[in-house]
Amino acid sequence: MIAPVERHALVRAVALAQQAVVRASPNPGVGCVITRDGRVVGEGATHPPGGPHAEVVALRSAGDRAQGGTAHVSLEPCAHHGRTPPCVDALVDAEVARVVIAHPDPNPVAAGGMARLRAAGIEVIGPLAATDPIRLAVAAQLEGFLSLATRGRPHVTLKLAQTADGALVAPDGQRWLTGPAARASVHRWRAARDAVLVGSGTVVADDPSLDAREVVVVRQPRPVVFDARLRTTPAHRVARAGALVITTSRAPVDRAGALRAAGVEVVAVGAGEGGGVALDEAFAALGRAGIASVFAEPGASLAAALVAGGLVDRLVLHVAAHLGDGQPRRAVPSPPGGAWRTERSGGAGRDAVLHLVPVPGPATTEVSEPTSATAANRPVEEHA
Ligand code: AOF
Ligand code: ZN
Repeated sequence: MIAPVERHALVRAVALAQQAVVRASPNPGVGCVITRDGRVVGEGATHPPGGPHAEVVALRSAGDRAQGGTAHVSLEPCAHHGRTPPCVDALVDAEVARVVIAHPDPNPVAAGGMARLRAAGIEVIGPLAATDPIRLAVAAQLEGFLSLATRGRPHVTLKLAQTADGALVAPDGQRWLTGPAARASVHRWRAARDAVLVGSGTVVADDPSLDAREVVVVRQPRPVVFDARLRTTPAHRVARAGALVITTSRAPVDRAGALRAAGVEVVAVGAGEGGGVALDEAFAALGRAGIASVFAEPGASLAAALVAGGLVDRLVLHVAAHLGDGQPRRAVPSPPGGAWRTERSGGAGRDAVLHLVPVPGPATTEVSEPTSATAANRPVEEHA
């Protein structure tokens, strides 16, 4: 049985982990809290790839006081020699008495930590039940890592903006449909993801930079362009070091060379229906490039293809507080064999923001209402 005081320490470990999610990616951002005799004696969170894992940071800060203590970890300690030695060995060497685990590690290479700890005579508590709110919080903060570990592809959040009557462009040709608050939330999303994805049509039409601005940035997301014919040139703003362009073998070889000279990584995959990049292959390539989470801001056709391909894990829909040209249309296609369920809704300045997740089966008519006045007033983007 897990004691309330241990749950409390796990909540603290999850909060520490939250600060490490972006810097640690594509590794999981993990938190560790070590207690002894009811007091916290050490804490830590995962460093960027190649650096120490959470347990090692916490053990260092605890020193001798870890002996006989309890380590609370948001993710099962690793049992493998990766870029760093196994955390289970560090816990055994430090002679902790107990380890409390919120979420198992699905990475088959690193898993097995619980068995190794038990074999060394350490009491292991956990992992928590799949529906436990603390474990669910870890699953949410590690959605990128878990997607990569279990599906070999990144977690995808798709952003769409439309007018209240379903038009994708503003009637008077203005650049922005939505107000400053909704646009600021886009930059928070970018800062929290490994990559920002658009199609070549958006690059050619808008020349976006796709970086995160006017927010605290741990590290900039990588720009990613799906570009079957290589229409992106070194003159475009996205064509910079760190950018990744996914193309097909149909693209002219000299264009790939020019982009590579500008520091862009160019990867060719097969062509899909309609001549675009094969989306499953493209996302597998992103996974191999260590991209665990994607914020997609494509135009209507790539957005529709992503949805139809079952590749969208979350839809962030900005609904601008004005009308389009008076011709309603359905801007948001349904996911294959299912429908969107509104997980959260709220306001960003004058606009509405919906967070939707794909669910199997027909559209639900019921939208869950906020349970309290506080929840109703909380802007949805606070949690982005
Ligand atoms: C832990 N604590 O803080 C993290 C873990 O290449 P490496 O050596 O950094 O290992 C990466 C793998 O280790 C990663 O895929 C995941 O399974 C686990 N991450 N484990 O005990 C941590 N970040
Ligand atoms: Zn580890």
